[in-house]
This record gives sequence, C-alpha cells and structure tokens, in this order.
Amino acid sequence: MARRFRFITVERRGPVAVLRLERPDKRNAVNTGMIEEIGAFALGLPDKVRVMIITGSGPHFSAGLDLAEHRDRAASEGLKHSRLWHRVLDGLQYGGRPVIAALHGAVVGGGVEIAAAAHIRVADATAFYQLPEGRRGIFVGGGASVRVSRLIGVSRVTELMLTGRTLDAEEGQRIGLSHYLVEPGKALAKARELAATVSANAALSNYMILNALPRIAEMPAEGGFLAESMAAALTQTSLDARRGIEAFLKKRKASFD
Ligand code: 1HE
Repeated sequence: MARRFRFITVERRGPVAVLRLERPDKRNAVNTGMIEEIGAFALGLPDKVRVMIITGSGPHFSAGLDLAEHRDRAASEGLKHSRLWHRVLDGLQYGGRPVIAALHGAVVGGGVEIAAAAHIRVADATAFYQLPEGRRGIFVGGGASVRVSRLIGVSRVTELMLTGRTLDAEEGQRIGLSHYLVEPGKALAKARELAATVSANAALSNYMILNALPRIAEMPAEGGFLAESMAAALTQTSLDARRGIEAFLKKRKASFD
C-alpha cells in the first residue's frame, strides 16, 4: 500500500520499502521539503524493513537541487541547506539498512548525489548523468565532492563539473556510476530482485558491510586490518553466523531473524 507524503510516496512490501521522489512535473527537483521527507522517512523505518529502494516518479530519477527555491538563499542559509543534505544522505549511507537506487532518465546534480549515497545502483538504458553546477554558477552541496569523487575519481568529477557534459547510461555503467544496466523500464524490477537477495542476509552482516567496510577502507592499513578482525569477530560469534554456517554445512538455505 502506497503512502503519500508531500514530495515523496512510500510503499512497503514485506522487508522492502520503496521510496519514490514524487514531483514529476518538476522532474523530481529536490526542494527542502523533499530532502527533509527523505530523511524523516529513512531514519524512522522500523527494523523489520531490511532494504530500502529509492526511485523517481515519471520519466526522470531527479533533476537535482530545486533551483527555483535556491535562487534567493543567503550564504548562511546555503551552508545549512547543504549540511541538511549531508545529514540526510549520511543517514541513508550509514543507517545500517542497504539502499538500492533504481535510476532512469535524468540523474543530475543532487540526483547523482542521492544515487551515490545508495549502496547498489541499478540504471536503465534511459539514464543519463550530469554535474552541471559550473553552468549554473553554483557548486555541489550534497556530498558529491566526497562521495562521487570516491566513486569515480576526483579527476572524472572535475571534468564532469567543468564541462557539464551528459554521460549516457553506458558510460555511467563503465565508469562505475551504476552497478547494473538494464533495459528501459526495468530498473525497479531489478532493484526489487536485488532487494530480495540482500534482505535475506543476516542483519549484522549487512550492518558491518555498510558501516565497517567503508570506514575500514579509509583507514591506514594496519588500523584497518585490526578493525576488520574486530568486525569479523563480532559478526562471526552472532547467532546468525551459527545459523548461516550450519545451513551451509547441511546444504540448506540459511534463514535469519
Ligand atoms: C526544475 C529543475 C530544477 C527542472 N530545479 N525546477 N539541476 C539542473 O541544473 C538540472 C535542470 N534541469 C534540466 O536540465 C532539465 O529539466 C532535465 C534535463 C532534467 C529535464 O528536461 P525536460 O525538458 O524534460 O524538462 P524541463 O522542461 O526542463 O522542466 C520541466 C519543469 O521542471 C520546468 O518547470 P515549469 O514550471 O516550467 O514546467 C522546470 O523549470 C522544472 N525543473 N529541473 C527547479 N533542478 C545539493 S546541491 C546539488 C546541486 C545541484 O543539483 S545542481 C543541478 C541542478
């Protein structure tokens, strides 16, 4: 059953929640209300929701920051607004619940930033990507300097921001903006299929994959190895680890709480 907020709709089927950006007449441009709703919804999800999918209504994922709303922001307001994006997207990335982005049409500016905060990105062949901030006289503010740079490399981000050029779905797939590239109209179905797989994992394993892994990857090697051992020790002594290993040895499918 779909529930409508002002700028998003959400629907839950078992352990999977689908959040849809719902401003198709404005190409899902992200105004303050929408980013706040994404944050409130994602942070308020009950534990039984194991995976979240984020997608866009209409022919585009998102045209990024709502430029009409941004026009008159003073520097201090712009700073707070950008920090709001950071809080919300940090909540998505590190909330402990895998997030899958199903992308189609425009994935532009802040749209790329939202997608980059997701853990798995599925694009359909209509997807195209842009970082047009240079053309608009602004700068990225939703975390792209960090997240997108880490995803595709700062050199590529520099080139994309300087030229504002459009990358098609194929190029996006080649450079790592998407993990999966599917036929037009099939991104959400593929995301649901992946969500079924991911939601069947042990919750603590998923939590460590989302929280320990990226932080360990940023650490100096020696600290990283120790942190990895601690994450491994904690995970492998859980009840779910006993169930998962037992199931494998008995040639059964594991089932977790
Ligand atoms: C918007 C926005 C928007 C569309 N803010 N209203 N993002 C951009 O620079 C992308 C700007 N948008 C576009 O390049 C195009 O709209 C699209 C390629 C995404 C889609 O084109 P199209 O031809 O299907 O739609 P359209 O006719 O351009 O737009 C339809 C309506 O949506 C129109 O409003 P209307 O009242 O005239 O019908 C547009 O004004 C409106 N619209 N995009 C506000 N972005 C956290 S910081 C992140 C920094 C950024 O994201 S910078 C990138 C901003």
